[in-house]
Amino acid sequence: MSLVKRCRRRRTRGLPTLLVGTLALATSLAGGPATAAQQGTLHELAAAQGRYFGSATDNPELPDAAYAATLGSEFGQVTPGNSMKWDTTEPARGQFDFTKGDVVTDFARQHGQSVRGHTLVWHSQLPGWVTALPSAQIEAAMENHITEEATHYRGAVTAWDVVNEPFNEDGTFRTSPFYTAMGSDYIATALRAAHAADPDARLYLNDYNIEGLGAKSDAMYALVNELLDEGVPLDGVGMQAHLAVQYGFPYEMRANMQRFADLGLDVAVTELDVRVQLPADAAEVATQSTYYRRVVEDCLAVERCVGITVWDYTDKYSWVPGTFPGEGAAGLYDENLLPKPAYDAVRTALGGGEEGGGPGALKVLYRSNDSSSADNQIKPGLQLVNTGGSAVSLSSVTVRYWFTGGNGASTYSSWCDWSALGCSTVTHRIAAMDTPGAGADHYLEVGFTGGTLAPAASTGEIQLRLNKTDWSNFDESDDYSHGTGTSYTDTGKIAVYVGGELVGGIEP
Ligand code: G2I
Repeated sequence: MSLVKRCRRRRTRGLPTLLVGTLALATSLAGGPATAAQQGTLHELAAAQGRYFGSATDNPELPDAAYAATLGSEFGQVTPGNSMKWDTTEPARGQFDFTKGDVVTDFARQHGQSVRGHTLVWHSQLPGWVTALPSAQIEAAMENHITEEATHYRGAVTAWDVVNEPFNEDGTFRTSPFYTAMGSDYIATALRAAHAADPDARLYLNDYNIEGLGAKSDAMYALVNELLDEGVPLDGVGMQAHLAVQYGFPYEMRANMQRFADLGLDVAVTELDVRVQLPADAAEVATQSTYYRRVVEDCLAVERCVGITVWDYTDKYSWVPGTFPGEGAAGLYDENLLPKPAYDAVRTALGGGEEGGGPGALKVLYRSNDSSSADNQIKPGLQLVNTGGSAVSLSSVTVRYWFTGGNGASTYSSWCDWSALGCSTVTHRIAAMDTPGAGADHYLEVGFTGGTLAPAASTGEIQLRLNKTDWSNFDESDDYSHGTGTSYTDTGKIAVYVGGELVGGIEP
């Protein structure tokens, strides 16, 4: 493609693109400047970088007041998860019902948020009458649907996923009533109809597994090149980003975003979530945070990446467990609407740091409950204190106490003798270190099955005990974490982790 052609494209649909990467665009996408309530929120931080930060939502969850409060304050953009789809908006031919979609646009207006319309043409969630229609009538039905819906939402929706998920994994076109009737031309036809109905909306093609370089994103790249060459109104490519820790991070996501941007297109991350296999362990939680952080970093590195939408922000209303049994915990907030380590990772990547110490600020107080450091048991007493300004979800927290096993058996038992929280909430195990350090070849790892720790709160005492299975003696005197103090103090030699990331204490 020649440079001349690229310049022409930019001029044709060029004006708004001059603002991309500036606060002005984020402000216009968000429907206005961030409100006072949004100071320091994810959207506020994103807006300072010329981006928006949004969430999917929909009618079933909006009556949940606590949910709606965070949705309305933390996020500057919303996408209805279902209520603008064809089966909801035109359940019978020519009979349009925008009631549910209007609930979402009303909420957005009240909270100064922009709305991404999702979606005009998709093979899924189609009403029966569309699939039953003779091929010869599909084009007219599609044009009418797009015209009615995009006209209804004119002014309320700033961007449309005009066509959703047009490709198979191998990059061939997905079969749908539209593809069967019109071949791949249905995509250009749909974009033209949407542009005619709402010339101000930013028009996107949206798909999953096109975040990284690969056959599917190559197919999208070839398609958008063709559409731009033909002068079809197209403004951007939406990358859904339904990620999973077990499948790895999308290959070269940043470079892939950049090649679309280089065509003069906007790029948006439209449906981000990162699912894990349940129950989530500390390593998965840490990887999940890393993936969220990398998506934010990649978007910020690409000037034409206009914003990020998560699908939806809390595990309480995530689509994942219903579709992938045994998987979940994919969101930024847990089922109790508390921010998870991934939330902190996103904040930090957006340049926000952890306010007031943030949810990751914890310290461990220790005393020895053992009168002898040469007998057959080690008895640490621990208390965990939240020194930050936000509540901490205890299921993401682990604590490590290091010791040496010495002679005798190398298998261990551990016990919770007493805990102010109840020992049933406390988990414990002994693990061998891959690389032993001074005074340490094993550690006792303590965790929690659930619960939250409010700012400034303590777990209260947790009395732990461990022994070798042959009950041979220890020599604790040189153990890394061992102390002889009888009152609780922060020795710094017991470490605490949130989501697998070290937040307090020093490792051996
Ligand atoms: O599947 C995740 C997303 C993938 N990209 C396109 C998105 O449109 C899609 O969203 C999901 C919604 O989040 C789900 O909520 O699309 C699903 C359907 O493909 C939605 O699930 C459906 C359930 O399957 C139905 O049983 C349910 O009646 O939601 C409907 C409304 O709650």
